[in-house]
Amino acid sequence: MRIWDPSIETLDRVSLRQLQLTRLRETIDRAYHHVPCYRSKFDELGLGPGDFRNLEDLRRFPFTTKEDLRLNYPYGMFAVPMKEVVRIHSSSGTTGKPTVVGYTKKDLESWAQLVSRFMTAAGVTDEDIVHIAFGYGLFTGAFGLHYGAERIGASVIPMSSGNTDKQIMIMQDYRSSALVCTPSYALTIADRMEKTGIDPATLALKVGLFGAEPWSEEMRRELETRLGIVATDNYGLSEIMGPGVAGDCLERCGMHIAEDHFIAEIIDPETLESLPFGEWGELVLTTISKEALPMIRYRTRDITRLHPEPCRCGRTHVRMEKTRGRSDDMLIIKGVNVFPTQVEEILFQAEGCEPHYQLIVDRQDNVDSLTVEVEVNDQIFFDEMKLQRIFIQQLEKKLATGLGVGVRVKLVEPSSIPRFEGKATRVIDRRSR
Ligand code: DLL
Repeated sequence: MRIWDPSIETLDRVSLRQLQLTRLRETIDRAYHHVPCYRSKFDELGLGPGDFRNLEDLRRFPFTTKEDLRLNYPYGMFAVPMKEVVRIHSSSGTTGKPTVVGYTKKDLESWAQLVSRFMTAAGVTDEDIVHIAFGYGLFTGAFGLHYGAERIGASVIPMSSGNTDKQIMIMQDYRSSALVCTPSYALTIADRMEKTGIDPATLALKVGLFGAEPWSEEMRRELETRLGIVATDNYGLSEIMGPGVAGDCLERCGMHIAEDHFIAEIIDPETLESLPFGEWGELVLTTISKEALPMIRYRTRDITRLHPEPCRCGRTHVRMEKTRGRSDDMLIIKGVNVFPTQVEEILFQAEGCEPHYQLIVDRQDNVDSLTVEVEVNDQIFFDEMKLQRIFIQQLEKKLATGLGVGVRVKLVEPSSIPRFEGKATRVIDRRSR
């Protein structure tokens, strides 16, 4: 199994922490002296770069949130003059202004290296033909993976997203061996192949590099079986860098976080207290190499847990488990927390359900209710009413047991739920209508 940068990726943890400390000190210093927002937040707590002696001291520093980026829109959080910024991206915010992120030449170099790192961990080499089906543009996905794949020496097809039939034709003709996109788009591609009678075994695909949205282990199994590939997960967010923050190795027991560039913490999103390794909570990230946009204790809103135990692959960097999703996407139904990925896991295990679903949240008499709309195969959809009713009851029972709260199930016709080319929208909230 190849490792892109063995001296760093397998560095012993004592040396890694030492490296983190040195880089963190420089980052805090740069943030304090070049970003007014950080200076005033630190001053408010009476903290300065001098108060920083060890890694644990980071916990005394304030969090940064998307709101800070919005208040300083567009460039107010940059720590370098615009002349040094050579690339601008922005995050796919659904409400209000997007957040703007910038990179210096050195930041772009680190970004490419970090993407090469997780792509290598996923088994990509200079022999591969990497098919990038993320949309090119302000979104960090396509450009991030593009430069990392080129750095490895792979042949890159900058396909961009959409036009699924053409994607499949190019994959067939150009012999794409690695597919880069969201897991939901990979499913759309698999569906389309099935519908048009194309056998994935006739393609050269061997690995999928999927990310940019939450997806379950069941979805991973589905994609592996349907496309005949190894499906790997990679995680990142624009505010921190884009893709390249963490990625699966072939052991696939959690994504290794690039700890020489980012310090990861888990907090309780309610009390904001730090949580120990192994506990579920919100991931908080601090960048320790970024020049243009240093982020100190950025609240990602993503819910995961960290595993520090050594990995069989030899890498020493901590692993983050597949995220349950974003705390903003968490639904509270009759007081019980429900993540769309939990519903996905249960639906995908049920015989007869197709892997396409949507969650509809509504409010009646001040009580929130959840309806799970799921596509089922033709046989069930056109079955007798009585058999259909039994199917629904069984599925509702499974969901109630798995989620800890009763939800309604509505079966919908095959192909009636929208297919996605980028990030999937799983929840339709009708409460505010
Ligand atoms: O989605 C960066 C990215 C691009 C990562 C391509 C991986 C591959 P944003 O658009 O800023 O950046 O969205 C970041 O997407 O906070 C998570 O909620 C979610 N996300 C990203 N990767 C994963 C993943 C990119 N592997 C937000 N699993 C993050 C679960 C993910 N959620």
